[in-house]
Amino acid sequence: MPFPALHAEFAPRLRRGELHLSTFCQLPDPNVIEALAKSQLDSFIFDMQHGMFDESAVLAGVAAAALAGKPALVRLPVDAGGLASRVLDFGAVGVICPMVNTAADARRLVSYVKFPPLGGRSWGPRRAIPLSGLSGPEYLLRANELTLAIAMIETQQALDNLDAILATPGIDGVFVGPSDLAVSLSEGISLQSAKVSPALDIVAARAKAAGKFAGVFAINPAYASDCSGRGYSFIALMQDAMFMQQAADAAVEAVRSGAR
Ligand code: 3PY
Ligand code: MG
Repeated sequence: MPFPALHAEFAPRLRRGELHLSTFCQLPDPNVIEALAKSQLDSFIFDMQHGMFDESAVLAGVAAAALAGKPALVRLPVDAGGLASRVLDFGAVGVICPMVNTAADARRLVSYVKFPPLGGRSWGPRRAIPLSGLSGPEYLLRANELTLAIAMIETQQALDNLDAILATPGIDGVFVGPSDLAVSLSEGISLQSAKVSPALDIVAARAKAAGKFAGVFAINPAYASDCSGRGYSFIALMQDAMFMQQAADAAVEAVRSGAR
């Protein structure tokens, strides 16, 4: 499918709840993305929060993904403000915003991602227009529908405010960060907490009730399958460096075990 059609199909597919397998890219080299783009992954999330992606890497990464006909999203740093509009102008199809803890945080995210009347995104989609295959006027009319504002739920405070975050006009979906959620729910003691599992069910159920999609980071395929069974349709399956390391380990282990 040519890229413009994929761009136009990305958000509707997520809204329909189709299983979508993305991954976090933390290594800011377009060659890595070109290599990964040959896999069956549906899209890429360039990580400006914990990964090494800066604006130049996002610019190059969006092009590398588009070359393979795949859309790219960006996870923003905390409190990134106008950077959200900027990466959408670069051609990202959505942003994932960490630590959205209140309805006010959600409204701030929407203000940067959506054009009026939902938000206050400033006009200038330099590269988004050609990548979307739309004319400027068409892009203005359709951008709020085609570009996604995704709020990360990763604290007790976000769980407490979940319904208000989900009810915020312009928030398209939520995305659970299981590690930060465990840190918050264990009050800073652990990266894992028994409280995360029931919280995952609550987020999936409330998102469904609000008519929005639920996403999650999955540290491995088993976790992804489990979350898919709980109603998560947008899954960031592992990270680029994890794929490389695990494939290398599997290959080395296969040779060593054969030599034993
Ligand atoms: C988390 O688990 O906190 C995340 O942000 C996943 O990327
Ligand atoms: Mg996190």
